Amino acid sequence: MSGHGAPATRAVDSSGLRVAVVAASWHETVMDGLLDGAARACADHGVTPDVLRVPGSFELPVAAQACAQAGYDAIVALGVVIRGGTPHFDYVCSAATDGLNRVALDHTVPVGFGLLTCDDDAQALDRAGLEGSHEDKGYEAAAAALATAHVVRAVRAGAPAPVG
Ligand code: DLZ
Repeated sequence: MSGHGAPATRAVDSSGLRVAVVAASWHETVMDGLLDGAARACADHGVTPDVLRVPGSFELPVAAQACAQAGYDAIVALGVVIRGGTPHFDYVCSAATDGLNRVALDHTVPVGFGLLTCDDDAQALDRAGLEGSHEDKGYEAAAAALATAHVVRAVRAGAPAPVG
């Protein structure tokens, strides 16, 4: 899967939304890029997120769940998992992915998926929104969570969802 085909996004004022960023701590340089991208997206949407750090990507779902239970309107999950020589990669990736999806559906809260699952450091750096990167997955994940939060809010209010 590549970034080819990604939609153009339009920043909508989100100043009324409570937004949490939950971020793992492995692979510091890439994480710095993802966090910076998420912060830029939130700033473009007029919102300041609360940022919570967890040790690894395996811990992202429980932190996201705590945020959902605390009433956040949108959650952005950021992490980087690099494939190693054992099946550990697959367990961490699927636990994080399944767990985040479960939180989103159980709580009807958008969870932006900013979890990079890469074969090597070069792939991760290319998606981190750093100077020289081709993609900015932290920004994308935050923008997606905020756009979806507006859709959820509009549906709950019985109003047509905003277009675009
Ligand atoms: C153990 C581990 C390994 C090997 N690799 C990564 C990684 O690339 N990215 C990441 O976010 N976390 C990694 N972890 C840590 C696990 O996610 C988790 O924090 C530990 O297994 C403790 O529960």
